[in-house]
Amino acid sequence: MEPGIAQRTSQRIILHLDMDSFYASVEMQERPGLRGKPVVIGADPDNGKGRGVVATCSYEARAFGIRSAMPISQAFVLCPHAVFLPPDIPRYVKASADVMLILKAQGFPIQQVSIDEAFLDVSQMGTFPAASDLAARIKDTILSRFGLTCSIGLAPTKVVAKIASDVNKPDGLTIVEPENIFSFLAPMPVRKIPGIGKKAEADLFELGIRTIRDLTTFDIQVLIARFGRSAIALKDVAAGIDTSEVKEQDVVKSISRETTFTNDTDDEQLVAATIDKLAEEVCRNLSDEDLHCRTVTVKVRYQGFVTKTKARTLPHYTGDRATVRTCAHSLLCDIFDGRKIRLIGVRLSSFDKHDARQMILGV
Ligand code: TTP
Ligand code: CA
Repeated sequence: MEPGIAQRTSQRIILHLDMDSFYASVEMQERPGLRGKPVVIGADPDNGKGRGVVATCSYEARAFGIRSAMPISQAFVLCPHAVFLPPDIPRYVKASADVMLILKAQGFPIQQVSIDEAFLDVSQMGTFPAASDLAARIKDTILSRFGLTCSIGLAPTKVVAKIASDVNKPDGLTIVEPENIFSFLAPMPVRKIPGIGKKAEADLFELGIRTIRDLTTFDIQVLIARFGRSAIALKDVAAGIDTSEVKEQDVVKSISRETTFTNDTDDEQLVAATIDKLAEEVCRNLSDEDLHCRTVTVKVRYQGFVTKTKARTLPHYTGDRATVRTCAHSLLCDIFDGRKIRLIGVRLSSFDKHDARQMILGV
């Protein structure tokens, strides 16, 4: 259907770009001998005894079942002949900055949402075919300048654009025009909705909700009783309604550090000292970014991979190390049940640039 002029001018066109197997692609670009091979970026596999996790891996490695966040020992079992490399974060930060410069040079409002992904509001292109040409040009530029592929989604909303960028990876370009939103979303598993993790997915399954279509037809009152007011937003997203805008600042959403112990431990002193160290590191990063935070989260992974997290939102923004450390210790006490711990982590979120007002309020 040809949209009318009024529709065409009010129509938003959002572009979401996500780099393909980012860390692995940067490594493969810089070492051409790795092309076409299964490459895993993450902890040292130590001949199958390694204790950390996979950060990411090439699509060739994914064919063996390897995935981000999987124990490196499991990745080693799945594909012992893969090339295992430690992460070289400064290199990825540089590659990210290069890509973001290309995106900024397009002259549209831009919101970087992680090291390798960004939204652009390209409504000014006027039509989806014109926006699609722009997306193809962006992909070509990134490939020819840096030898890296990315996947792009184009849609009338941020959420649909993000889902679209993911469906034809790697090197995909997926366009969801307004009249196709529902047929695009309906058959998707609910897990495709950004923000729906394992836990929410399991809760929805319990209600018999598996696809986005199931969500759209489900009784809103029952959903609210179960999930609170966030159910309303969830129903909207399922129906393709999402008015959130591409916000230019808002780059850093959280700062986190985690450590896998060499041996699983229930040594309280070691765990406490490690929490101190992690709190110190995230606070240093917070101060480097000139930010204050309100939410502190502690993650504990026990032997057997059972993971618990607990968050606390402070009454005021703070950048104070002692406050963060005390909060992290108290959260750890709440979730530490005496079992042996494999990994612990600290995350700071809910940021605001600290100004004079917050500095006075800061605890
Ligand atoms: P993602 O965009 O989630 O993944 P990816 O770019 O590696 O692969 P895809 O093609 O599916 O988009 O994450 C971007 C980078 O962030 C990734 O290259 C490595 C890092 N990362 C981790 O370090 N740990 C993780 O658990 C995840 C998911 C990502
Ligand atoms: Ca990516």
